[in-house]
Amino acid sequence: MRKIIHVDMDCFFAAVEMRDNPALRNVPIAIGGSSDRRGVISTANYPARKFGVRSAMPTSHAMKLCPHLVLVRGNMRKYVEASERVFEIFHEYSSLVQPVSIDEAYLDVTDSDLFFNSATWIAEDIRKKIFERTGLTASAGISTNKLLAKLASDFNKPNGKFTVPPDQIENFITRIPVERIPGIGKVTAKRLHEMGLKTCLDLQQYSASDMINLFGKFGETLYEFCRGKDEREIETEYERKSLGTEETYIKDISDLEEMKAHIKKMFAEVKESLADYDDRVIKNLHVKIKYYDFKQTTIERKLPFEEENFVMLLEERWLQDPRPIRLLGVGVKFEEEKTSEAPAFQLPLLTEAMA
Ligand code: TTP
Ligand code: MG
Repeated sequence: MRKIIHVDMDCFFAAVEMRDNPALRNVPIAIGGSSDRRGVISTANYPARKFGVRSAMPTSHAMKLCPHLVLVRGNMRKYVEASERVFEIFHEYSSLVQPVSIDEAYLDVTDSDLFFNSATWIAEDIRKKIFERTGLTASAGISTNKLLAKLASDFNKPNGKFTVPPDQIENFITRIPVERIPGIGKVTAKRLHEMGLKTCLDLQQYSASDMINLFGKFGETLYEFCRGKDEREIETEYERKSLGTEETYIKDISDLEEMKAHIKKMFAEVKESLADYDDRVIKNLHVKIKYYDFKQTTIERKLPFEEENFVMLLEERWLQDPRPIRLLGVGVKFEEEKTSEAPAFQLPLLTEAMA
């Protein structure tokens, strides 16, 4: 069982401005370009949000919702500096840090020795340290995977934390509104609402194949997400740990020869993608099998990157448990090596006030 923390700074740009100018602390403020320059809101503090002011909203609209809104021109340099300090803190707690945006990251603390390995205490300490060093507040979500940690970090926002322990996952996820699930945008949410589906519990009545019929490839993810399942690993900013591909089949496959043909096709795809990673050393090859009942197994071994080795791994593992499968994946794991220091996230949409 993994231990994942999601940390997200509270009304980040606005919080930096409030920290630096006490006169802004108790009034509704927003960061953004002025309405006569067709500006857009970057973010708003919580008093302004009470009036409905939101990120990406035209400033002219925000001023209508909240006529006494104080508009602040942003200062990107200050936000980047605060962000760097916050990310330094994250790295003091784990080497597995995945930046999501300028103010948000996932940490994997499964192997941490701190606080008797309590992820909740670790998260609390991170929040404390962020406040001590930057004067800014953050919210944290703590659970067994990225999806649950992300949903949880919104629960006691601002300046709070929320833990979803393993025995509470079902209780937690069943109440989550569908539009909160990552990957469900406005269009899909509308479609789901029209079908009378409001919560993850409502989604759970559908079988995996129903989901795939309704939503295509995303249906597979949705089937897992609405049950609180998420196997996505933390991807650190420094390096790619693995490269691979996988396929889900509309009909389960029971024939080994057919599986081999798929493995060969996927091998060719991975080989092509590997061309971009010729500076990396392959550590292991792996093959993933998901059975019709969603039980999953992977086999990983140090072997030369050859088609027949993937076929052999498949054969070896599948023959141990030769039941119909719904998904196959092949890939490689790389040896550790820092390859790039480029930030893994895009800076958020900036208004022209800061550009
Ligand atoms: P968010 O974390 O999405 O928002 P937030 O930190 O302001 O508020 P919350 O308390 O809900 O987390 O984004 C982080 C910063 O990125 C935000 O302060 C400003 C910037 N941003 C934009 O410039 N444009 C946008 O559309 C969004 C969503 C964010
Ligand atoms: Mg934030």
